Amino acid sequence: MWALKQVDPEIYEAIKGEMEREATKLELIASENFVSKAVLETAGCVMTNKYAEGYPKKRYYGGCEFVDIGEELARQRAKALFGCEHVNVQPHSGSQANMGVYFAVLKPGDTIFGLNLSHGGHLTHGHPINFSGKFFNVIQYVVDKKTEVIDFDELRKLAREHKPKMIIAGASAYPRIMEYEPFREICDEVGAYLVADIAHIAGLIIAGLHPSPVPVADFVTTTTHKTLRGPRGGMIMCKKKYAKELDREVMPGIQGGPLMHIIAAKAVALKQAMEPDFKEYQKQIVANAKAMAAALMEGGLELVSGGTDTHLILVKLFNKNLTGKVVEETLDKAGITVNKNTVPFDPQKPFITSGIRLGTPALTTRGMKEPEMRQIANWIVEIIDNIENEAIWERVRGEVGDLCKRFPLYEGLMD
Ligand code: DSN
Repeated sequence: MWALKQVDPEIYEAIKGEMEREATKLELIASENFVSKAVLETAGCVMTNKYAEGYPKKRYYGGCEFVDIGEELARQRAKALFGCEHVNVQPHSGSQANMGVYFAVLKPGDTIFGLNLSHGGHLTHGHPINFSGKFFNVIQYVVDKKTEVIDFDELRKLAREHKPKMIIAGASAYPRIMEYEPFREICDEVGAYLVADIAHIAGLIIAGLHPSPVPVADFVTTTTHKTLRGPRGGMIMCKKKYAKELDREVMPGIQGGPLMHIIAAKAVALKQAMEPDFKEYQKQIVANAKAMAAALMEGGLELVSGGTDTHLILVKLFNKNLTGKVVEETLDKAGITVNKNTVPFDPQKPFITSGIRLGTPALTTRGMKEPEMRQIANWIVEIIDNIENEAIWERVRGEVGDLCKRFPLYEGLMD
């Protein structure tokens, strides 16, 4: 990074700081991961220079022969991995992937269903402050109060009553398997499109550890940077019959020039997801989450739905009389990075919350396994039980540093 250091030392230092933070703290944010060096190199390559509005071999610009290779490979690899009929790899983010789908088949004012944000849903599934809540008439479905898993009886009742045009099956804070068959049945009964947002679980689906919605959903949206471990971006899969209207909606409908360096990096990540060790990696992510969940519960913490089937754990803090905000801030002082998160039936606002969300993809990338997960869970319990005890945060911070040194990350990258 010699050029950057000369041109802009402030940004150079900020990047160095971020790299040190990633390497010396425990990254437990469920939606984050560490990309491979190959993905990182590709995301910083000269393809960032190229305009390529349109699609491979049908561009509005000359000179696209090399970026076409990147986009074509990304498309072929996504199709092979997910078994989908058509894919668009251009969305800049998961939010734009969802926007592309909604605008392709809905009209403003149409009724859509999404999982309530504090029950695990996502802003783009119909939250009033998001484009999805502003353009469409949204009904939010919920989880059952007792089991904290999706209440399909309630969903069916709501669907019969409101006749939605679309039901979104997806979540950003849902620790259990998402069953797609009941969604499909309900959609068929009321004539709704089924959209599955698999942003969090894409990697698990590729590895066969979570059911795939591809056979039953009309559209499947995802990000590429969570369990999939690619660059920050989005992707949409659909049945062939929607291909034309979907592609037209992504470009020129909602986006202009695609980010060709990121699309090439998506292709690299998808190639890595085809390797046999990707499946082992995904299995370890889930094993790690289960080990951490068990140790947290042994330590007296309550988990939404009583555990996890995936990479993600949601801790409820009601029995500790603490907010997610306080716990997030305190764990950070000990070198443990998590995010505060609302939990089902949460009386607190999203900036305070009554929960924290944890996930294992990033630490699994570093090579950590069940013993490390149990150790980290014990630290989390100890800190929560002694929230004002500075000596404990400081001791744990030292121990976290030692653990991180045993699992190095991006060594030599800034040399
Ligand atoms: N912000 C992402 C997450 O943390 O789950 C979803 O977009």
